[in-house]
Amino acid sequence: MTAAPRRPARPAGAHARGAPPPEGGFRCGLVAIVGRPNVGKSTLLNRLVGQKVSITSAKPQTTRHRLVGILTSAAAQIVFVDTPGFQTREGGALNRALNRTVRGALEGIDLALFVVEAGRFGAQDRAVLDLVPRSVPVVLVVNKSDTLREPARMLPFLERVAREHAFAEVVPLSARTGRQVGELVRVIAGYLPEQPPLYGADEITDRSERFLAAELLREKVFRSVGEEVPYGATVVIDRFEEDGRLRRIHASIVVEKPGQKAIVIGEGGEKLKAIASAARRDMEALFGGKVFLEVWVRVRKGWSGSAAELRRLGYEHG
Ligand SMILES: Nc1nc2c(ncn2[C@@H]2O[C@H](COP(=O)(O)OP(=O)(O)OP(=O)(O)O)[C@@H](O)[C@H]2O)c(=O)[nH]1
Ligand SMILES: [Mg+2]
Repeated sequence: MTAAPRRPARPAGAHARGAPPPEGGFRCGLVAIVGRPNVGKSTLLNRLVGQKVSITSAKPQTTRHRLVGILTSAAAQIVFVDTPGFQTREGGALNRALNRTVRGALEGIDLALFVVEAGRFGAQDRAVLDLVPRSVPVVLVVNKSDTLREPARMLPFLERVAREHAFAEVVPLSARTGRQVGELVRVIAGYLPEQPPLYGADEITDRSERFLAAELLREKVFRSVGEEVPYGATVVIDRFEEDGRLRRIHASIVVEKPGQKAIVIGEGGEKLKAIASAARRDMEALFGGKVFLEVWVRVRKGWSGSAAELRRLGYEHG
């Protein structure tokens, strides 16, 4: 397995693995980010850790795997757990696997960030709230506050949603602009137990470069093709080699139908070329080195409807 990318070295004096805890005791805990699809959970995770470790797109169901993003300061380490958007409508094997991933990610957490969109709250949101174990404090995070045309509408909305649950805290913010995200971090610290850090101070995620490479490529597929392809697409890494600072990566975009393959490749291969170079640029930024990326498109009929195929393609709860 390839190693996970790390944060650039901190200045001398910063908290490091094995260093004695600062006064008052070091705090560390698991904080799950949950919500219905597309509310901005992954955008928030990236904003919180200051690096793009989780992929995002305007299409729902972008996140398919549990992934952690780590934020370490001198006093605390917050381990954020990103989760897929919870599905309430009936779906196939893939949807069921994603929902199992959400439930699994809620085990053993110290705090839940329940993310909703400013001005929108419905049955789909309520269903997610019901998944959080009773003993876990829940922070209501009202995201996309930048989209609210009349700020005066925020207060009545907060009051309405606050009736749904005894929330530990309520924080309106914008993951996109970063407004009030610092406030959320301050609020979280009080809910973490005193314990030593789970990860090294320079670690930003639990996922390997190999996993992240597949995700970045999948993100470009999600972002650059129409509605019908993304749900039928997944990515596998066929080869990942490190040669000094150069990474040679061979990847396959797996789709369900020949028609989808044609869309991903595009006329004269233009679409695939654009997808691959955008993915390569993101990989180079995250891994901090040059990447040679070769991408194929393969058809595997009905992969998303088969539990066995899902497991073979790397879905933990397939
Ligand atoms: N205007 C605005 N858009 C946002 C904000 N946060 C996220 N978005 C957008 O909302 C869309 C969904 O963002 P994601 O972070 O992928 O949402 P998610 O909840 O992780 O979605 P799934 O993984 O599919 O459940 C993207 O187009 C984001 O750019 C925000 O604060 N303001
Ligand atoms: Mg997501």
